[in-house]
Amino acid sequence: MKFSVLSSLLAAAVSVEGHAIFQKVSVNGADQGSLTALRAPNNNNPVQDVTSSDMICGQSGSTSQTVLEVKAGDKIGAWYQHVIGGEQFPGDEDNPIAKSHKGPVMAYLAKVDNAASSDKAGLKWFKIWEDTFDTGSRTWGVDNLLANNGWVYFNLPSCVADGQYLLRVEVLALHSASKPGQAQFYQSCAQINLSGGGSTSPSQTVSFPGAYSADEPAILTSIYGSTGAPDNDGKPYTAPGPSPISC
Ligand SMILES: [Cu+2]
Repeated sequence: MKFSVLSSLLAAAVSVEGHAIFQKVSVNGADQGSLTALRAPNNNNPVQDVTSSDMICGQSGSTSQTVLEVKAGDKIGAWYQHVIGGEQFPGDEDNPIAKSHKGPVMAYLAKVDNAASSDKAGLKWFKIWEDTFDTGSRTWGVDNLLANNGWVYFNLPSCVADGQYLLRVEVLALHSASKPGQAQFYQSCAQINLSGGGSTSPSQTVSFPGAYSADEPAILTSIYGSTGAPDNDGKPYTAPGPSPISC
């Protein structure tokens, strides 16, 4: 009896922290395997300080030796799960991420000399994709992630120059973001070598950290409408950072 009370208390304690980790990549539907070609955190705690270097690829964890060969235009999948491997325990309702964690999902690229070894600091990032908030259905990028069992999908741009890149995928959870410093950022970086691209090297780039401010409206915000639902009151939401490049 004591055990069951204890375990339900533990389950409750865990469930209020339904965090997540970007831990697997697919290329045109081909699953590349757990942590392959990733610089990923080894725990699921969010980054909440936008001035931290953990904003780049998450808190320090594993770094793969692999660089994925990809082609411009390829369909990339990024897989988020509650803990490394998937569920924290059987029937984990916070897998892939707690349903409360509404917000946008974004992807950025930065050119590097060697995706497996280049320093993640000081890079010039440009956004290639975002899934923010649909005012019609009142759903967030995270709702699409939930509907796809943790996968988010986007295509690599067709026009960017060939070469090695870090691909940074970010979930921004806004459920507590009405208080300063409470927005939650979840990101890892995939190491890719892109071929078949064009000649574009975007001139408008941002730095991580630096791209975001703690008090900008995309980050210090209440997503709860007049009914109390996380529906942004049906108003448009603009994600932080630059607009995605267009080819
Ligand atoms: Cu969380």
